[in-house]
Amino acid sequence: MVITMGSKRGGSFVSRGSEFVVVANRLPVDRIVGEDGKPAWRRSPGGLVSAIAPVMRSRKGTWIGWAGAPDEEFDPFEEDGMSLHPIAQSAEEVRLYYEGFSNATLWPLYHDVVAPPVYDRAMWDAYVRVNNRFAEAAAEVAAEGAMVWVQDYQLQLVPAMLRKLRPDLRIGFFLHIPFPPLELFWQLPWRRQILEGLLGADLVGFQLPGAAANFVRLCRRLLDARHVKQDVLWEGRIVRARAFPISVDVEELNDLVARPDVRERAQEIRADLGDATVLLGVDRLDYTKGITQRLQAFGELFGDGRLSPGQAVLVQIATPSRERVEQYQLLREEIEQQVGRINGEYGEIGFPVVHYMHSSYDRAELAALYLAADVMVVTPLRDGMNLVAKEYVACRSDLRGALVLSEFAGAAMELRRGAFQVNPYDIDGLKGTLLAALEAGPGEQARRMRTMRRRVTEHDVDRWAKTFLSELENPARPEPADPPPVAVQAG
Ligand code: ADQ
Repeated sequence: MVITMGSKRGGSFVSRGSEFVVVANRLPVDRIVGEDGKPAWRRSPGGLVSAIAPVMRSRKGTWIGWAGAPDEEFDPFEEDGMSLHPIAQSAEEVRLYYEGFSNATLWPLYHDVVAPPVYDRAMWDAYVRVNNRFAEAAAEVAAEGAMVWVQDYQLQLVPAMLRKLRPDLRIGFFLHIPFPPLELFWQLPWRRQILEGLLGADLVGFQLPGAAANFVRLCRRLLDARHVKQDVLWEGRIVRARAFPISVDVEELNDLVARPDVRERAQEIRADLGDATVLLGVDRLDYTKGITQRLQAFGELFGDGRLSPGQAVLVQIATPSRERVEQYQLLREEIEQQVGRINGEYGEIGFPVVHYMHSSYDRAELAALYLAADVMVVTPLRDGMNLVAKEYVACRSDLRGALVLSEFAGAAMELRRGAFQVNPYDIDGLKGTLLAALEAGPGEQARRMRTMRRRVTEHDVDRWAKTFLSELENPARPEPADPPPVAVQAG
């Protein structure tokens, strides 16, 4: 879907009366060059967009977000029944708010400090400024009593800022990444402001119940807030903290893997890799994803003589990500050196041990890769959910393949029984688990896959969005406190 861009901000398309507003760092469209050579927009792939698009259409929705181009301003425009409201950001703001506070402070802090977070006051100031801009835009477009759904860690101050401007709105917030325990969150110099920002919402959603519990505990310890179970009492309101594990668009993936061209492509990939058993990793190139641990374990299996070249091969796809943040540049160098070392040491002519691709693929190519893989390897050191694990399961209607899954991925809560679970810090354990997954026979694969598919197909992304929104729509009812324990008669 391609739409020609608006020229200059004139406000002509601003929809002031949206019953439903999504506020996210990015708009659900990417800027491309259209067939006529002119700049245009194309809808971004991804579950979040397809889950929310139907709600947007049925409720006259507006999506507020950054267009991805620094120092550029765009008019609001329409796409596919959605009103899109671009927010401008200067190059300096992108550096301080997005690359800085969002991705060099919050991202590592919320992922178990697997990299050291940067605490920088200029970054914080930019975070406040940009959050305020998003809040003002939402206040401008939302109809009286509208529902506003704020997404993710880049915008944690928006709920309180928006409530101040528009107390009539129902405000929901969903955090896509983990929410850290008190012992880590306490480091943040602006911890109180972030918590108060989130408490502006009526409903704060997390991936897992443990994250919601971390949030409630922090509200009590840091702000002295009273709570009944997961309902926090704040400024005369009830703020509900709940878990809503996100999922994938199962229907889209089912349609993709049923396409003859996708099946042919999967066979082609397999043929190109010879007779080797195929392991696959698909990640954004990020230090939370445990790519170096995965490579180390896989390489050592060849060093130990437990695998030989031509017998197994790892295809590692790493999507370029946050390339201007220093830690990401260093990680890329480290991974590329590691791949070179492993192939140099263990590969043979015609039989490399690792195929490494630093690029992005379309959904059909990804589906073909999932179909071609005997073992999917998902080994994050910490991950809010991890959609790749669920996408793999959703694609394997043939009940073949095995999933190696880190205990530190949110997805492990739902896929525990079918996956080969692993602690990615334990390299020997990881090696053993990779071998166990490689050796699983068709019967074991089918049994495990069936269990995982039941969960993923019943809990798809559509259900996730509907569950969140219906909880947000319903007025808060305090959770009943536990009944007093029943006295047991001695007897
Ligand atoms: P991410 O950290 O980006 O998401 P993930 O959940 O795995 O991680 O989602 C990645 C998405 O990008 C998947 O849909 C995947 O198919 C796609 N992708 C990965 N590599 C690709 C490539 N080379 N080409 C094209 N597409 C590629 C954050 C949190 C997660 C949480 C999600 C959703 O960090 O924990 O699951 O949000 O809430």
